[in-house]
Amino acid sequence: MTTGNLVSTFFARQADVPTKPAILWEGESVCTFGELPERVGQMRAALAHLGVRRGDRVMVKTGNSPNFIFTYLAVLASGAIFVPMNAAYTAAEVALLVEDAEPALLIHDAETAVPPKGSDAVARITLNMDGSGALPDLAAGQQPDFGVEPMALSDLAVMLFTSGTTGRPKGAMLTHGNLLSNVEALYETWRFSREDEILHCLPLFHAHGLFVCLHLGLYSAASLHMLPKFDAARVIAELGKVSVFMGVPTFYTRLLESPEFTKDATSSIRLFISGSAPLLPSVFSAFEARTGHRILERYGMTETAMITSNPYEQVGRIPGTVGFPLPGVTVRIVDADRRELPAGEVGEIEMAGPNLCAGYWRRPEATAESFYADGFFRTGDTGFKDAEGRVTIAGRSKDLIISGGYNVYPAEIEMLLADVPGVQDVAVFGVPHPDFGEAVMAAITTEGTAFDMAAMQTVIAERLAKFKQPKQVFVLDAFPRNAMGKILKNELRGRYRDSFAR
Ligand code: MLC
Ligand code: AMP
Repeated sequence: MTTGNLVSTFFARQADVPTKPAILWEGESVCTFGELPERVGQMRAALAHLGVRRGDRVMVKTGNSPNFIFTYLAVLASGAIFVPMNAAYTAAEVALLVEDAEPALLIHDAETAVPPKGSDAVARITLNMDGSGALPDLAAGQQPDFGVEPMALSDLAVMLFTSGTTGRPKGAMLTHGNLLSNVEALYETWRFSREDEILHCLPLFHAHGLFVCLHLGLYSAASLHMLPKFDAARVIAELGKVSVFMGVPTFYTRLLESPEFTKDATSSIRLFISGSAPLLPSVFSAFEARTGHRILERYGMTETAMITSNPYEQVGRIPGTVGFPLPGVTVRIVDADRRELPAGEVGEIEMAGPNLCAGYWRRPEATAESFYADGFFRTGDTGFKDAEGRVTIAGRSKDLIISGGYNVYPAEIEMLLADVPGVQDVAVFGVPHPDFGEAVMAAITTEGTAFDMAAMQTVIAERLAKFKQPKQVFVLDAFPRNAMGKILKNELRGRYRDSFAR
């Protein structure tokens, strides 16, 4: 029986292609669609053995592997809530999220997940970066539990942490209905079918890899060709086997740097998709010149999954724009009083739709700040619509850096650095970077001449995942400030904007 559980929908749509490979890992078939329910069922039985019940949170901190996917589907099939984390997080970052989410089980890789402080009571089991570990070992010995817990569309499926402008992470609560509506909209807009073969090398712990790439494969019953991570040479070698590729702009910049990336290498592809960060028009043009393909750019957020997309027809894809609202989604551009602005005028982007999450976990104030009673959500992005309704993102009203597709909230790093002995004041800001789009930079003023930079670098290394660490730290005599004493980050961005210029 098909229920509101996303897993039931996936399995029902795969039922008549039992012999087709569901997941290929580094080129080898791992299981067919007919075998997938058994792999998920064994994992479900293992989770039940570990005490996971409907409504529990299950946190996962590990890298891409087929077992990541089986675990994900098994958590949903159990009626539990999947809470993934960036695999690069330090123990300190993990501890903060574990404290907030209070999971029934923490699944983590053995190499890096040293036991987080203050969460010793949390049950835990290993799933390593290479897919091995105590959890898959346990699953392998289980009789599969083929049951899929019936869920309402309004029941929670996934909680994804996003840091936010206060520097304190907030868990965006996504329901089965949010995720189902979004994958349906993308399936239709991007004309997916079971004939598709998808190359997947995005991290599975974020919205892009999980809700867009993985869900489209499972919903379309299209084979997923998985890689542990993006690697330009590996991607070029695999491209000839697939019809769809998607990634963050850094993937496209890196592909273009390779002389092996030719028109021939892309001849089997019907669709290249980019998102999570702005795709520079220069990259769009260089890509078209090299391959003849116009990359389809779309716009999304953790809280909303996908919001807008450029049209499927290649000629309709306009560089520098993110296209039209997806079916069922409404986008408004508003002024500071939330009055809708006419075409061409820049304002805050708001959205509403069945894809909008149910709010932030245990954060009523933060929820009230961004989720309006009329159903609209404040994205924190600014932009405008043209006369046809096509959306262009102009900037961000939130203080956010997007580096290689990962969000870095300056407030989080500023809070950490401000506590380092000898630091007087600190500002974290982004500057253009040829590979990551933006790079994280920090500037500080110090209280005395004997400031210990090495000690500060140790704090950074111990407490922050690599992608959040400032690529450079400047020690200033004084900050540029406005009349109110506020640090002028724009001036700092201007001063250091050519730091990585090629
Ligand atoms: C790695 N490093 C980064 C970084 N990734 N630094 C800044 N920004 C990043 N994104 C660090 C490494 O630790 C290393 O440090 C150095 O930079 C160079 O590493 P690399 O080997 O070049 O990096 P690599 O491992 O290849 O990773 C780069 C990447 C990865 C682009 C493949 O960052 C990636 O997969 N990004 C995708 C992010 C994503 O999926 N975002 C979607 C979010 S969902 P050192 O010191 O060791 O040299 C979302 C919603 C939506 O936003 O709309 O989709
Ligand atoms: P996250 O919180 O990781 O989900 O990131 C969401 C943010 O990424 C959005 O609010 C945008 O600022 C940004 N983003 C996503 N897609 C695009 C895009 N195509 N162009 C510009 N910014 C984007």
